[in-house]
Amino acid sequence: MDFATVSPSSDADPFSRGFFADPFPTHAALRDAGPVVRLSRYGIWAVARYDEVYRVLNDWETFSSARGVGLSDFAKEKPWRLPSLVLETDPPFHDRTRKVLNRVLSPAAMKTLREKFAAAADALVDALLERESFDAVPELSEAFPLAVFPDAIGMPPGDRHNLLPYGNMVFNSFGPRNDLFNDAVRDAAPVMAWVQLQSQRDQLSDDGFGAQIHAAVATGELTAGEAPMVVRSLLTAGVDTTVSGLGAALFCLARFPEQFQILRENPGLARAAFEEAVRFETPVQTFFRTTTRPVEIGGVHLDEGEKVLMFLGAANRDPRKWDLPEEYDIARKTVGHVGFGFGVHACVGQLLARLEGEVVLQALARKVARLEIVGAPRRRFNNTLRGLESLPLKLHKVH
Ligand code: 4MI
Repeated sequence: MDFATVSPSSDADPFSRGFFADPFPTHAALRDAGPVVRLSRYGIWAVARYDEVYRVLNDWETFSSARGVGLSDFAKEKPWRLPSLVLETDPPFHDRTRKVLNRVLSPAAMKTLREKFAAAADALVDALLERESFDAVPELSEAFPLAVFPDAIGMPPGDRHNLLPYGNMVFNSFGPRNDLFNDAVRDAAPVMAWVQLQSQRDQLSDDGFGAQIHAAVATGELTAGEAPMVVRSLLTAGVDTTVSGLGAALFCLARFPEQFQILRENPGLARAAFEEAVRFETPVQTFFRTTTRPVEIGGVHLDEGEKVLMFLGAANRDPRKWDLPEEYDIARKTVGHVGFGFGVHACVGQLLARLEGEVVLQALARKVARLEIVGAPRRRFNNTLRGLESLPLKLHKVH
């Protein structure tokens, strides 16, 4: 029997506005279609079940990142930007840059930031409690990372808002060259130049993540040319992702008020509540790999040089893996979720993301009686990120 002729196929477009508005029925259809599915529109393979997503994430030798983690195959097309020295690489090259980032973003490094981050979260929530209502996307889920992350990097003051459109471009660039991508990159040049400038040693303070990355030149771990590129990775990956994660947590806690009450009774659950929001909404919805050899997935033959799309969000709600996956449950055992990826490329900033999530949710748990959605939430569409454009919110004070 020729497996290739019977492999499941789908004409779904997972980079369309209709899909982004409600991806869940398509996720279910793709999971149910089989362990691996041909996406006929793009001529690629896709995995949407937990087990297969997990397998692909954990086999970098077969499923390479070096040909790009977007739809574009760097072996066939010129990359849209200079490839990342960590995201878009394989071991052993990958491990050299990764080692530096592991150290810069280590548990010890997080300890030095916790107090500052918690104070910033308390101040922001106190200010928002004084407002009748506000849009929680710009005023909380964007404002908080922008208040703490550029300082942690050691960026100069001014223009820090550019990090948002820059991230929007890069995360759109992992998808097809559709309207979302074209609109995002229309005025890319000045923002790209700005990011490159911010990554230089002389722009960065002496005590931030940026300086610590540049210090790896003196130890011989990075070349002088590589250091700004590794700083660029932090500037790319560090803002839009946490914005989306915080927005996810706020939206979950507002939609599942009984879960917010459980959090209020035990603010120590803040970290778990954030983690469950990352599973539930999966801010980074998709990434690609490229096969380095012919390989079988669930009896289906894939050739060498094939793009494989991993639906992280579908894996995080796969009923084969999770009980009641559509429930936001802060007491759930979320271990194993793929919202931060897995394997050698697992999110290197995940401790920083969790710290941000934890301090914001702790502040809310201690100070707020109830989150009320006071207007229609709107989604923000992006080829990779799932997030919100607007979340009109009122914070009710504890009396
Ligand atoms: C998973 S998000 C992300 C990670 C790394 C980079 C960009 C986005 C990069 O440029 O290295």
